[in-house]
Amino acid sequence: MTLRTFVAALAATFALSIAGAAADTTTTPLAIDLTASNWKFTPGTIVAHPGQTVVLHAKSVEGAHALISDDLGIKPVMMLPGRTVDVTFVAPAKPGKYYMHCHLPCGPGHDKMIVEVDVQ
Ligand SMILES: [Cu+2]
Repeated sequence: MTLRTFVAALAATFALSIAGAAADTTTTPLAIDLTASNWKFTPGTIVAHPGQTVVLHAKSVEGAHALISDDLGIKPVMMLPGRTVDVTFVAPAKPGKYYMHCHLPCGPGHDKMIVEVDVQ
Protein backbone atom coordinates (compact mmCIF):
# COMPACT_ATOMS: atom_id res chain seq x y z
CA MET A 1 0.00 0.00 0.00
CA THR A 2 1.40 3.35 -1.01
CA LEU A 3 1.13 6.31 1.28
CA ARG A 4 -1.44 7.82 -1.11
CA THR A 5 -3.79 4.80 -0.97
CA PHE A 6 -3.31 4.54 2.79
CA VAL A 7 -4.38 8.17 3.24
CA ALA A 8 -7.35 7.64 0.89
CA ALA A 9 -8.40 4.54 2.88
CA LEU A 10 -8.03 6.42 6.15
CA ALA A 11 -10.11 9.32 4.82
CA ALA A 12 -12.84 6.92 3.60
CA THR A 13 -12.94 5.17 6.98
CA PHE A 14 -13.19 8.50 8.76
CA ALA A 15 -16.02 9.68 6.45
CA LEU A 16 -17.93 6.44 7.11
CA SER A 17 -17.56 6.77 10.85
CA ILE A 18 -18.92 10.33 10.70
CA ALA A 19 -21.89 9.14 8.60
CA GLY A 20 -22.50 6.34 11.10
CA ALA A 21 -22.42 8.72 14.05
CA ALA A 22 -24.85 11.10 12.31
CA ALA A 23 -27.26 8.24 11.60
CA ASP A 24 -27.12 7.16 15.25
CA THR A 25 -28.54 10.42 16.53
CA THR A 26 -31.78 9.88 14.60
CA THR A 27 -32.14 6.13 15.12
CA THR A 28 -31.39 5.95 18.84
CA PRO A 29 -34.64 4.76 20.46
CA LEU A 30 -36.52 7.47 22.29
CA ALA A 31 -37.89 6.51 25.72
CA ILE A 32 -40.80 8.53 27.08
CA ASP A 33 -42.72 8.26 30.35
CA LEU A 34 -46.33 8.79 29.29
CA THR A 35 -48.92 9.28 32.01
CA ALA A 36 -52.68 9.45 31.76
CA SER A 37 -54.90 11.31 34.20
CA ASN A 38 -58.40 12.86 34.16
CA TRP A 39 -58.32 14.13 31.38
CA LYS A 40 -55.01 14.50 29.69
CA PHE A 41 -51.89 12.68 28.63
CA THR A 42 -48.51 14.01 29.80
CA PRO A 43 -46.54 14.92 27.78
CA GLY A 44 -49.12 16.15 25.28
CA THR A 45 -46.56 16.35 22.47
CA ILE A 46 -43.75 13.99 21.52
CA VAL A 47 -41.11 15.00 18.97
CA ALA A 48 -39.46 12.14 17.07
CA HIS A 49 -37.31 11.71 13.97
CA PRO A 50 -38.58 9.83 10.90
CA GLY A 51 -38.00 6.11 11.39
CA GLN A 52 -37.05 6.51 15.05
CA THR A 53 -38.22 3.83 17.45
CA VAL A 54 -40.22 5.28 20.33
CA VAL A 55 -40.80 3.36 23.57
CA LEU A 56 -43.57 4.70 25.78
CA HIS A 57 -43.52 3.67 29.43
CA ALA A 58 -47.25 4.19 29.80
CA LYS A 59 -49.20 4.34 33.04
CA SER A 60 -52.20 6.01 34.57
CA VAL A 61 -51.88 8.18 37.66
CA GLU A 62 -55.64 8.76 37.88
CA GLY A 63 -58.48 6.64 36.55
CA ALA A 64 -58.64 4.03 33.82
CA HIS A 65 -57.72 5.04 30.29
CA ALA A 66 -56.55 3.41 27.09
CA LEU A 67 -54.15 4.43 24.36
CA ILE A 68 -54.76 3.87 20.66
CA SER A 69 -53.43 5.27 17.39
CA ASP A 70 -54.59 4.33 13.95
CA ASP A 71 -51.97 6.80 12.61
CA LEU A 72 -49.12 4.89 14.26
CA GLY A 73 -50.51 1.35 14.22
CA ILE A 74 -50.97 1.16 18.00
CA LYS A 75 -53.71 -1.25 19.07
CA PRO A 76 -55.68 -0.31 22.22
CA VAL A 77 -53.52 -0.54 25.36
CA MET A 78 -55.13 -0.26 28.80
CA MET A 79 -53.57 2.32 31.11
CA LEU A 80 -54.43 1.55 34.73
CA PRO A 81 -53.13 3.03 37.99
CA GLY A 82 -50.19 1.16 39.50
CA ARG A 83 -49.23 -0.63 36.31
CA THR A 84 -46.69 0.43 33.65
CA VAL A 85 -46.99 -0.94 30.13
CA ASP A 86 -44.35 -0.47 27.43
CA VAL A 87 -45.73 0.55 24.04
CA THR A 88 -43.28 0.59 21.14
CA PHE A 89 -43.81 2.13 17.74
CA VAL A 90 -41.69 3.39 14.85
CA ALA A 91 -42.16 7.03 13.84
CA PRO A 92 -43.39 7.27 10.24
CA ALA A 93 -40.84 8.00 7.51
CA LYS A 94 -42.87 11.01 6.39
CA PRO A 95 -42.50 14.12 8.59
CA GLY A 96 -45.76 15.47 9.95
CA LYS A 97 -48.13 15.36 12.89
CA TYR A 98 -49.65 12.08 13.99
CA TYR A 99 -52.02 11.44 16.86
CA MET A 100 -52.70 9.01 19.68
CA HIS A 101 -55.83 9.28 21.77
CA CYS A 102 -57.79 7.70 24.59
CA HIS A 103 -59.84 4.68 23.52
CA LEU A 104 -61.84 4.20 26.72
CA PRO A 105 -64.85 6.46 27.42
CA CYS A 106 -63.46 7.79 30.70
CA GLY A 107 -65.54 10.86 31.51
CA PRO A 108 -66.38 14.39 30.43
CA GLY A 109 -62.84 15.24 29.27
CA HIS A 110 -62.31 12.03 27.29
CA ASP A 111 -62.30 13.79 23.91
CA LYS A 112 -59.44 16.06 25.04
CA MET A 113 -57.12 13.12 25.69
CA ILE A 114 -54.80 13.40 22.70
CA VAL A 115 -51.05 13.05 22.24
CA GLU A 116 -49.50 14.75 19.22
CA VAL A 117 -46.49 12.98 17.72
CA ASP A 118 -44.53 15.56 15.75
CA VAL A 119 -42.21 13.75 13.33
CA GLN A 120 -39.47 16.06 12.06
CU1 LIG B 1 -60.87 8.40 27.73
